[in-house]
Amino acid sequence: MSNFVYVLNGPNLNLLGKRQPEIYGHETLADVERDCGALGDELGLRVRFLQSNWEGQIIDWIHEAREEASGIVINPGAFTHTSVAILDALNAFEGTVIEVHISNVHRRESFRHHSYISLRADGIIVGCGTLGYQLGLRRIAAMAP
Ligand code: DHK
Repeated sequence: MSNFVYVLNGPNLNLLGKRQPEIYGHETLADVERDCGALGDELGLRVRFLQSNWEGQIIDWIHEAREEASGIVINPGAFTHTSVAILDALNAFEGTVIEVHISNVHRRESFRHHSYISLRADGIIVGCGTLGYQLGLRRIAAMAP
């Protein structure tokens, strides 16, 4: 079993720390990447941390992960609520999938309450801030045989 984990981020998460900090906090995506890398070293996971504003790019990375990785931590941003295509890609991935949302989407607008990704996710971490990514990595490490 590979110790490779993909951490995938969807649209607008490149602006983390700058956009709506009252909702998403002050940490930048570079901070999150650094923390995931450090935790990966501790847990014996190789972390590939990626972000794109393009749906097709995220799908291509999930296809790549299919060949290489045992787990995916994914925050698909707004694609969570719209993308059957990302759901289909994740359905073709055999490892563990953890869905992460920085904010508590259930306390926000009703269109954020539905997630296509949750139909596939093995675990869902919502409203724990950027710590959610680390919780996702810990869960994947704990599930490794
Ligand atoms: C991030 C986004 O960009 C939103 O579109 C989602 C999610 C929530 C988050 O909380 O991380 O609705």
